[in-house]
Amino acid sequence: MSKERLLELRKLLTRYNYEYHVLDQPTISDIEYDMLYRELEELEKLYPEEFDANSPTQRVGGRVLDGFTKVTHQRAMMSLADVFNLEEIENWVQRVEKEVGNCEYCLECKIDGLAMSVHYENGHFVQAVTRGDGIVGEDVTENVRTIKSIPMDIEYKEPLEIRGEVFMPRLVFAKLNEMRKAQNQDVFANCRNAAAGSIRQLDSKVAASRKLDAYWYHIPSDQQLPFKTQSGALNWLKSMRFKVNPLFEVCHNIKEIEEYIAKISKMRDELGYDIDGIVIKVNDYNLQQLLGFNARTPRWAIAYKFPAETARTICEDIFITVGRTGKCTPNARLRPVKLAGSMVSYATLHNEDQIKLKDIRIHDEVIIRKAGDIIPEVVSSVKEKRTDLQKPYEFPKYCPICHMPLHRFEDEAAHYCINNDCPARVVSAIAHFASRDAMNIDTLGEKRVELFYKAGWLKSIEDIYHLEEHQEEIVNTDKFGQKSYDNLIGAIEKSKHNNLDKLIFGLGIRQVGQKAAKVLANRFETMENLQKATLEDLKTIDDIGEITADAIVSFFQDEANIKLIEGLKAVKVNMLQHKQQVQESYFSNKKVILTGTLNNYTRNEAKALLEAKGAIVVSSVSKNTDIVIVGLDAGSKLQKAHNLGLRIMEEDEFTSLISD
Ligand code: 1X8
Repeated sequence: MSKERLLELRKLLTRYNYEYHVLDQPTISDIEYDMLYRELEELEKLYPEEFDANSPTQRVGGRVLDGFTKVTHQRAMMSLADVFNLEEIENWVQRVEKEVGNCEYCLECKIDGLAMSVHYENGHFVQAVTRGDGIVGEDVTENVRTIKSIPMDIEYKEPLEIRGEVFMPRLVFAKLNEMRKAQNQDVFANCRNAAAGSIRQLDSKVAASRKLDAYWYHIPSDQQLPFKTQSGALNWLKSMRFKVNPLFEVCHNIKEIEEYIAKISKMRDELGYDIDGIVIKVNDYNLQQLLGFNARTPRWAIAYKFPAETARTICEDIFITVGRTGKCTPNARLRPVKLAGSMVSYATLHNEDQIKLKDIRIHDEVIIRKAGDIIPEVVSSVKEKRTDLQKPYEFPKYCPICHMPLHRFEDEAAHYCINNDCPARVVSAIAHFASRDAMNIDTLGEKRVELFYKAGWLKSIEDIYHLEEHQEEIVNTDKFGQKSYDNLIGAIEKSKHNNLDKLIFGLGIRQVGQKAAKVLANRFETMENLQKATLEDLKTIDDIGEITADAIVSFFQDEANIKLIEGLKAVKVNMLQHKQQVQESYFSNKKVILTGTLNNYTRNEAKALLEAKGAIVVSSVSKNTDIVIVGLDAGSKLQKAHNLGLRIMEEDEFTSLISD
């Protein structure tokens, strides 16, 4: 009896979830929902043998992962070709119709979130994978399970892959940032970054708290499904209770396409989520197939990107910020103005030359725009609005933070503060060390670093690992308390076990980004080896150029840096690179060369795929090479491979072996 009730409750709660999160039409109150939910929780405790990972109670997170598993997509997740104006759309329509004649187009909003692939088996949700580089993504199943609008069980029982976009609603984003600000944590720059940060949380409880949502729009399948058009697919997805963006429309000609774009552009600010353009697809699947693919993108669809939005406001002041490298960036403090859905109070002016060229002055009326929809920049000043108030801007001669003279190197537009002890530089160096892509010390963002620096607890990177000496003072700080302190110390402890590449990136060696840090860590395996590396050693590495090699050598010659590394060793920060897990496969440990143009993969995509399968991708042919993968117009390397009698593999075979 109670077991039946348990199953009934699951059904009921699933339906109420659907009505609330997908249809946006709840039929019961929150209180009633909570009561049923608790009843189900109790019954599930009573009947542990009835456990179901897809039960409504399993969507609040709980599992904490060590990291995300890499997954090779069964079918590559392609990107779309971008177009930026109506003329480019018209050209595309003409190209399409020249080949297939007049046709229908399905137009949809381009959601500014994270592309996601989700798999169902026997009607059950089983896996969610991020796009990654389109070939290999990350398994984020546990986090996606917490997105309440995604059905855990569907009517369709065949294996099914659907694709869509996970996003953070604007209201959720605003609240999250408000909370982070109050807790002195760094705020997210936009909804997409916030969604990305949330989907990559190792603790699915945190991911659940972020209240993500998702729209679904693509079924990349070749099996028999009961529709033959994109709009048919969207309606079918809806019938399977997936959340589909309601704004899609079928258009028949360029005029209707233009009208749709005008309509959506007008609605854009009022939507509950960010969009960055319109996707235009040939509606009919048969015509899609006829049109086929370019090297990297389908020929049957394009993405129209909205122009960067602009706004007018007053530049109230110009001030300089000093980065980790000492680079000084001039910024405009603006009278707050709404731009692309958020309030903007600052915009970058790039450098002295740009200010001169555009003749931007304090008190000018200025036009600002979001470049790449991330950092707002000042485009121009409105000269007609000038009064006597505005005087030409003079770039400061001294660092606004440490007051040492600024330096402008030949051939560089930027000014630099060259004082290594400049507080601004130290603070951002520490924040960089702690940042996610470096040592990933969550809860030690720029704001907090600054606070601790000013308090004298955090004067260098090394001090991070001695914060316990200030426990009492920290705990007694405004808005801190024991719990935040424990979290902080926990995150710091954890960072001691990071792989070496994160540490190398965190040190902030000039020219050494995330990718170079990985290359160095994998090549040298220990910090000691890297420290001993000569210019010659470094220059022979693929991906490490001469300038980078120079920067690395001089970094490790600097007394202060040697001392820093000794200090980190003393507190047991890991200095070794553990090899990443790779799948056993046909390609394991084989030396592989890519030459010529492949049809369905870029060079980097193919390389990533091979490396995930354990191959060592090399760049020049020798008798030690195991496999040569050849695409179109493979030149001298193919000839040489023939001469050496090497194994030559064409794209078809590569495709089939790589998906094994
Ligand atoms: C990306 C997106 C697509 C759609 C919506 N939002 C996106 N970000 C859609 O088709 N409705 S399609 C797409 C892609 O293929 N890269």
